[in-house]
Amino acid sequence: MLTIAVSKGRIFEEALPFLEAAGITPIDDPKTCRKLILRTTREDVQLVIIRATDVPTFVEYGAADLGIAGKDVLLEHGAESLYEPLDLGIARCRLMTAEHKDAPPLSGRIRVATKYVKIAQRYFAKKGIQAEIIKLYGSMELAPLVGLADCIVDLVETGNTLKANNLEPRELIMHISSRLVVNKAAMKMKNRAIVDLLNQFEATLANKG
Ligand code: PRT
Ligand code: MG
Repeated sequence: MLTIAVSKGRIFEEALPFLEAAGITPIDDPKTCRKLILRTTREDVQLVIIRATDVPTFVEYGAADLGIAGKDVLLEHGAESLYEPLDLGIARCRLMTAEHKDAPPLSGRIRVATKYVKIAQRYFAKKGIQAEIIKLYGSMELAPLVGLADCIVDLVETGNTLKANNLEPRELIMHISSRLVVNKAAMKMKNRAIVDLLNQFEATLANKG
């Protein structure tokens, strides 16, 4: 049995074509079904439906053999203990700094609100900017508006969320897409099945052009 960890929402939606091309269709619709373990049209493959940020943890401990997770989540988690064989090119966005549209250029010691504490620490340290990082779990956009932070680090896709809150994207930290990750022990123990799946995903990627 192969277990694949995926999150509901945008990653699942965009991962479906890859799964389906490999003959993997969930028997219940995860949008309406509350089951956390989904059997699929392939008897040897099941999906576990978890929070996006939990995917690396499940795969690291071998609770799932494979997973699909954003590069943002993988970097923040520290994914050295996982194989990351494939960039699926889905759920694309940019990790950026953003500030109030009228904010003066950043200077001196700054406060940064984000859920990406490690990535932000590394980014500002590299630039030689003294930054106090404030960990938030959501609604980062609010922080500059209420004086909690000078700047945020968050994902930007269309930019509409920032705009709606009078914020502006400033610096690009990195381009983000979702990756297939594999548990290292599973790669040895279930090599044939995993390599087959990888090949099928790669073929789908090639077909997409
Ligand atoms: O929602 P939950 O708390 O369960 O977890 P999550 O927010 O991590 O999951 P989900 O499904 O929302 O995001 C999963 C992954 O999708 C992320 O880890 C990214 O790799 C990827 N992704 C791609 C995005 C976006 N695009 C995105 N736009 N994740 C979040 N957003 C949010 C962003 O944080 C901001 O609030 O959308 C808003 C900005 O969008 P625009 O279009 O207004 O710029
Ligand atoms: Mg979300």
